[in-house]
Amino acid sequence: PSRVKGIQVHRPFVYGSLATPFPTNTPRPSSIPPEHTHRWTVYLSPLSPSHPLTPWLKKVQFKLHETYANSTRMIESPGPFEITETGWGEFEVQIKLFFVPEAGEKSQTLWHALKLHPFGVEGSEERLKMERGGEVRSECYEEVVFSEPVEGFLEVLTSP
Ligand code: SLL
Repeated sequence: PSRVKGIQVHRPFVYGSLATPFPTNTPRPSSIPPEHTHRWTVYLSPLSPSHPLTPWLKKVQFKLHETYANSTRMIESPGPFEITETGWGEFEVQIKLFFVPEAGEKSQTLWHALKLHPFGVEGSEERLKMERGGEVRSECYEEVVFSEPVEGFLEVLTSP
């Protein structure tokens, strides 16, 4: 299949995590180990409804810390591309993006540092908000660049 010269197609998305501490004074499900302090979700999601992922993203693999059972988790399109778990520690999550077959592109890997605890400059508004609310979100904006896509894939990418 021939590549379309001189064309680059950018597709935005966001990825990150949201963690919430378990309340200390209320009982919780007995299925959750006592040493677990937080529930968290790690995700890869569209920037907005006008930037769907499904035209180019086939599946996403999340690789968690080895302390988790079945630490390699695959989520197929259309998602939602997210994993929710409970735990006690922060670690780096490997997020591997697999593209639709029409793309003819290799997978791409990115890393996200799961945050459970408030971070940032002490006294800053961002940090105070986390300290008050308990919820800790860490999110990044990213774009994949399809450089000189093959003809069939360019059609898929640019069809409404
Ligand atoms: C740390 N380097 O020591 C990190 C590792 C691992 C966190 C954190 C799993 C708990 C479970 C969990 O929270 N792992 O499956 O019981 O901080």
